[in-house]
Amino acid sequence: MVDNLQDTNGKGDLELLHSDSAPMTADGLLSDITHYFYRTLGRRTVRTRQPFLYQALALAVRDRLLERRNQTRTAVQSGRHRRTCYLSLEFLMGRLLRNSLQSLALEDEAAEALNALGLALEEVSEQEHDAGLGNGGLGRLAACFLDSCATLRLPVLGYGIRYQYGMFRQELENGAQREAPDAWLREGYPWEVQRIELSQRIRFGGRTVVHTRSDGTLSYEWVDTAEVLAVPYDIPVPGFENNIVNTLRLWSAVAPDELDLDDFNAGGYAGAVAAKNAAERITMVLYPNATTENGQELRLQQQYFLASASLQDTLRRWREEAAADMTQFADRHCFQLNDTHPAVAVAELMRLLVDDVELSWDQAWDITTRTMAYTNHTLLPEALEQWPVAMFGRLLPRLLDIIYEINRRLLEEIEQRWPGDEARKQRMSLISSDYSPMLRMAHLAIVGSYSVNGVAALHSELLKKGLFKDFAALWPEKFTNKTNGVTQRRWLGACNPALAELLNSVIGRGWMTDLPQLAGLKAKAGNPAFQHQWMEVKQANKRRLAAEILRRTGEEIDPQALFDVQVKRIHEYKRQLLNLLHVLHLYDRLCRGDGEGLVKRVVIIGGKAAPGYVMAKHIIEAIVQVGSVINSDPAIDERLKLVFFPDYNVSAMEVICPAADLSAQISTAGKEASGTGNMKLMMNGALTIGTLDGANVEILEAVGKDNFFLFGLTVEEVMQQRGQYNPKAIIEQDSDLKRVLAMLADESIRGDKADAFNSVIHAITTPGDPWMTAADFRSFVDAQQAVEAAYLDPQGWAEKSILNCASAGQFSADRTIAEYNRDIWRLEPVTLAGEGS
Ligand code: 26Q
Repeated sequence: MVDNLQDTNGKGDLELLHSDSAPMTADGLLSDITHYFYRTLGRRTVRTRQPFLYQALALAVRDRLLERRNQTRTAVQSGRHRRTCYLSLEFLMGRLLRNSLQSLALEDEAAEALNALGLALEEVSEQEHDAGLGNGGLGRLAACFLDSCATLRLPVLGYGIRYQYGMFRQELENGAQREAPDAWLREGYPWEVQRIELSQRIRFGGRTVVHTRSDGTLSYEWVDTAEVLAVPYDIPVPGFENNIVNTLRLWSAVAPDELDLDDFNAGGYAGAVAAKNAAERITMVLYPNATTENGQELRLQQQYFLASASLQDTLRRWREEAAADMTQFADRHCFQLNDTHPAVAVAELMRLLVDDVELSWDQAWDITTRTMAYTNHTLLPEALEQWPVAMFGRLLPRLLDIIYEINRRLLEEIEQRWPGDEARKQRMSLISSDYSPMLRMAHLAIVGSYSVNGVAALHSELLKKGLFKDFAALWPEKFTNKTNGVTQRRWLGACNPALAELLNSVIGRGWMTDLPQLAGLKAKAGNPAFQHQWMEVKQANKRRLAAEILRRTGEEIDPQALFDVQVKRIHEYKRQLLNLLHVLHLYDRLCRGDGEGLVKRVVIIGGKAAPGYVMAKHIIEAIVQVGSVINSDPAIDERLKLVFFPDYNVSAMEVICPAADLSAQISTAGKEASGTGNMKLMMNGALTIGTLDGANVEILEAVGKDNFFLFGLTVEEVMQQRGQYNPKAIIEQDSDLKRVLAMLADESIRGDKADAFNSVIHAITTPGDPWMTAADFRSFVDAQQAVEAAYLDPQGWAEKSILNCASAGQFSADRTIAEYNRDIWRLEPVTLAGEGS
């Protein structure tokens, strides 16, 4: 057999030697686990709470994934499938063990195998460190999308960065956030496979040299560059029970091996080797989003590094599969840009096609604008990415040439359509000319893409009417909406097994791949026996969350209380402050003896503040401080608690969302592009208290106003008030709000946190507060009053809770991805060998 190996032709020669597939049984898993534990990992004794048994199991599961990934690749290649590359600076994958076992339908087998070793699967799963390569919504959306793409059998390849340090860990020190590094790779990461043979060279700096070819055309050479190697690591992405396994390919920066020792004469050999650090810095750390982080050169290096490595990898594969025939390339590829973060890919693809493949500009532009598609995730003008032209030109001179040429042609097109409209040209130009010229990445993304989408109906409308109005006038056909969704397999099936079980018993398990089937619950919503079962599950989940909160904070909370949850990044527009004002108002009522009939309530707030976002950090301090006052006040008899949940992340949400009664989605109207936490909470039976913002609008529509607590200004009202908003007058007229503001200034509440509380007071009272917190106070308090009334009727509440879950069908990422595929990607589902077509 081994002698014959050289004779086997073509690909997959070793697959012939390895034709027997890994067994999908408890016994088979157990023997692999022990093999990896004793042999590969070299460990002898099985102890609980050690990472090695988890790693052994992960390696055993990975074998089964890689086998299927190879089969998927073969099918994609032989089927000559069109592919989508999802380019994202963030993939917030969380833990993968449970998800992989679920996809392979191996959970029972794994539990049985571990039982034989005296361990519980739950305990072993807990050993896995979250892959936290993202900030929040945008990064987790990318992870949910990969899950849905594989489940829908679509050939989609995720491309991202393998940061050494992901999202920082949040610690509280004296009630304030402290960032600790997230060393997620420290113990090794069993899900990844390094593919060093697919490394790519990425260049920075230098200058452009123009040559004249013999036929008189010009060619461009990018010279005197510094080089960095991009080394890929592949993570398998399984579909749900369909044997499809796609790939997430993450790039890591490594200095090239060839060292020019002359360059480092000062330090000699050791110094030269040490200088490798400069290259490897590029993928060292994920940037925590903050406008203050905007414009950092290292961030631009990350963006270009991802774009260039991923595009070169795609062209390499195309050369292998289609020789050098570029005529079919655009028909067979799509690049989906997750916000503007990878938008430099537009210019990089032009560079590769013009300089390396030697296509004409028009041919290259045709390919680029037939393959690029852009998703926008924010309406906040200050969050739009811009790069100083000077910095961009220093780092990527050849790309700047190309962008100038794209811009020249854009301005020409505008001139054709609106002759003489200079103001419009200025507004639409890729380069702003305010004080120092800046490169507008959103404009580059729009011009270079055939599709531009927002992430909720309202958001997409506002893009067309506001931010991107001029572009929508020029190319109306480019703009569409793709309302976000989440994967129900993680956000219901895996994180809420008790509810999943109950659903299965009533409507079957079809909802796992067809979420609208949840509507089958509606018939049962009024059934008292079912309501009872439903609330029993909720109660058990609340006990689990209470235990987790006790473990993290030392605070004891009553699982009988109403769990009022707001978890998301800390940002002024999300208005954790409005929540805090309401908590203070309830506390005020309890203190002054006006708490008759008030529902016992635990308000849970969790989220990270960007390290440079001073106001967000003050908000955390204020929440923790108010919490410590309320939670330790014997006078209110534990009828109200405020808990700050530390280090909120994907795994935390998996414990939180099954336990929530109330989901707070209270952003200023027009500011939250979509929200996705709102969907996870709804799916798990939480009722929403929310503004008409982002996907809340669609949630309200789906569940009906009787099952949703609506409050606050509308987008139109927010816009009307702009420029004349005067919070002081509002406070003056509202005695409750006035008292709450007095409490914020009170020594007995602010303790030694004067700075934080002064910022909070200032934020709320400042004329022209862009978030209009005071304006929405009264209607928020009224809506919370309606929550109280509803909660006092346990059956009525149970019915609303069931109806929320039952109405969540459209918020599956499966629906979202089906829409991306129908309108943008147009991929054929993959059929594996032996499945028939
Ligand atoms: C920008 C410049 C420099 C460094 C970092 C960044 C940066 C990083 C991450 C800017 C923004 C982000 C993340 C944005 C984000 O998560 N947006 C959210 O996307 C969700 C998915 O579409 C929406 O549901 C949320 O409404 C939106 O806020």
